[in-house]
Amino acid sequence: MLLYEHPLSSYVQKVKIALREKGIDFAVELPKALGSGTTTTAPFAAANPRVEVPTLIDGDTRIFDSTVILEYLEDKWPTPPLLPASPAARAKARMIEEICDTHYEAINWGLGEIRFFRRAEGALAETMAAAAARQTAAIQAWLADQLGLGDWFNGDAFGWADLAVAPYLNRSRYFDLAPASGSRLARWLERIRDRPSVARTFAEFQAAADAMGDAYKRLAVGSYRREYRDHRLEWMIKSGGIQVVLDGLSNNNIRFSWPEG
Ligand SMILES: N[C@@H](CCC(=O)N[C@@H](CS)C(=O)NCC(=O)O)C(=O)O
Repeated sequence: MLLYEHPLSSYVQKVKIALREKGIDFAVELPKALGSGTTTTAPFAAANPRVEVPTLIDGDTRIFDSTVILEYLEDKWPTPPLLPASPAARAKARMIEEICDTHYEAINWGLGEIRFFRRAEGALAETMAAAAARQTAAIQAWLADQLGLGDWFNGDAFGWADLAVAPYLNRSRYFDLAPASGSRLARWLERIRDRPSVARTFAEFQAAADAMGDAYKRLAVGSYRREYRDHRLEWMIKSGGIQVVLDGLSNNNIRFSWPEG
């Protein structure tokens, strides 16, 4: 089984935690020129018209989209289960995942555009970072309500809802937007970091994040056309970054989702 990945991607991290929780062997590969929209790495490019990671190759089966991959893993390797048992708890896990994959991811991604790629500097960067901090606090408050007094988002044990929150909250921590120390959310983050599946996935994330120091130089020489899609594009605009979008279009270093133009 082969997983096309990038260790920074929160979507990829969800899948790697699930594979490791289920004890499934897998190899990883970083598609060449990921982030340019022009990768020809086979069979990745043929398997996924969006040329996004994660993409999973399991024999003749090729699957894109982290949620669809998680469903596939749960269907093919039901033990140990990652979704809780009751329909209501399963729906709750999926709602938590939905919020994290859309609204939460867009904030983290936007911060990456500023910190890693230096799309905005000075006062504009500060305005956008402040918007991200307010939005992150709102989402973390919502997540704290979902966690309630329990130990796990998924119910009685670690599962789908936990692995769906993990990469996003950890990335907030990386960007100095961790939940207040001692809060239930902060203690949950400490708790999951003790799990081998999560610890290893987070270590891979950290190493990749540490290597992003010169990403803005690679952007300047045309290595990337970053994908400004759906919630990410909305985030840029609602957080004060409409000029970032216009500059990216005129410099041809952003693109929209497939099919383009
Ligand atoms: N809905 C997809 C989103 C995947 C996605 O956006 N992946 C990003 C990395 S975080 C990607 O591969 N982007 C390719 C690019 O920017 O060229 C999922 O859940 O897997």
